[in-house]
Amino acid sequence: MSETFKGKSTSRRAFLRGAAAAGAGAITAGAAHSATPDPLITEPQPWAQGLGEGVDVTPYGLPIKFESDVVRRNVDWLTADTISSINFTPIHALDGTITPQGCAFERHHSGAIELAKEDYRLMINGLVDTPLVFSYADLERFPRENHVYFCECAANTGMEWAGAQLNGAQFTHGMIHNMEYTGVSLRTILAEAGVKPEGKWVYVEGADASSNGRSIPMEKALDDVLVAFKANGEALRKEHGYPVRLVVPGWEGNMWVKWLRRIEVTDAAVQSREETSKYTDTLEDGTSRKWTWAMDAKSVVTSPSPQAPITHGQGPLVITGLAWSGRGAITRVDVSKDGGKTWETARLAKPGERMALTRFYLDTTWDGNEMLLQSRAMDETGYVQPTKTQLRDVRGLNSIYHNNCIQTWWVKPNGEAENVEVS
Ligand SMILES: Nc1nc2c(c(=O)[nH]1)N[C@H]1C(S)=C(S)[C@@H](COP(=O)(O)O)O[C@H]1N2
Ligand SMILES: [Mo]
Repeated sequence: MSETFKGKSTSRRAFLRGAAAAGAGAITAGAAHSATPDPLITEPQPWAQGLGEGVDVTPYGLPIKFESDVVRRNVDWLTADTISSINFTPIHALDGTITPQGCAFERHHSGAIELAKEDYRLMINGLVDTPLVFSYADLERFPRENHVYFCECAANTGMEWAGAQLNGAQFTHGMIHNMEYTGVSLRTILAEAGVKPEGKWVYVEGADASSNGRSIPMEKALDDVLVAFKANGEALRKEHGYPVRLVVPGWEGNMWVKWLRRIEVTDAAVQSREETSKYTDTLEDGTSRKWTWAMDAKSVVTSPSPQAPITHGQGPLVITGLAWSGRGAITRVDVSKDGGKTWETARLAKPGERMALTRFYLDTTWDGNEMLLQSRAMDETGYVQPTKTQLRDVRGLNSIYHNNCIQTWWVKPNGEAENVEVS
């Protein structure tokens, strides 16, 4: 049940600067507003000649059929089966920052379980004054908080270390979602049980077969961790931990225990098999770095991108993407059209919020020439997202986790985009 993915292939789209400069500028501008009569304007349309669907046809609404391709997708060869597996958020097709639960990526070690609220119990034990067990109804009686946070799997972008590999932002960067959580602060629950002075860690586990046990230092547990039961206003979906999950802002997804069953206060980190592998990244010199919990600042252009090509030809173009940092708020995002030679500062749709996705836009004009599109995030600590070369110099090629390097999309004169690397 480790999070190791099947073999990475070597670079297959290594792209050298300037190698494909020929043939640029082939696109002719299509007029945005045509003067020729348009039947959609001049003729009565079927949807205006009859009646639409009444209320109650769909008591719980789903996206209209025309959007049926905006779904989570799996990459078959990544994992051996779909039980201990992962799928990806269609970030190339979303806008704004909130991820609808229905298309938010899932990562399970032993499948998504069905646990009713009536059967739900949360136990808190270990180095506490009073071990306690809460029902779901008990949790609802504590003061609640609302916060928007991103959850990123440590393996997000993990297949891209050795070379440009998966052709789409959904697959390279889609192990992330961003929701508004409602829940009780873990601090409140720990205070109810009374943490003994020797209590330095909490060991948290889920009710599923894998249990996904993880240790979290007490400092974080008392800071901003949430015991959450709602996401985007409604109950958590089964696949996201119904009825209760842990929310560990800014830290890697594997600590966000779903179907939260037990919190044990301990004096040291519990070294489970999972933790030894999960909390470790192999470095260039063969040594490892351990306990890399916070997700470093990262960004990606979601459109245009391989799954979201430019279809309208040259002229006005909205370049957009997402930026985030596990260490605080995003303060600035720059966009390059020439593989990092020159940069323009993008517009943030809203000021960056701590440990939440930030949407950026570059409202520009496309001349129809090829672009090597990149985005580069900066956070409130002053950290700047590294290039792939900079990251490899430190971490080598054998890593899987915590790949936060700058992504490049090669946008061709026909508007199609491809995952490439610049050297
Ligand atoms: N109980 C339990 N919690 C879990 C897991 C799991 O398999 N079981 N997977 C973890 C991992 S590795 C990640 S990345 C996140 C993913 O959360 P999501 O499925 O809501 O996207 O849940 C974490 N919490
Ligand atoms: Mo994960």
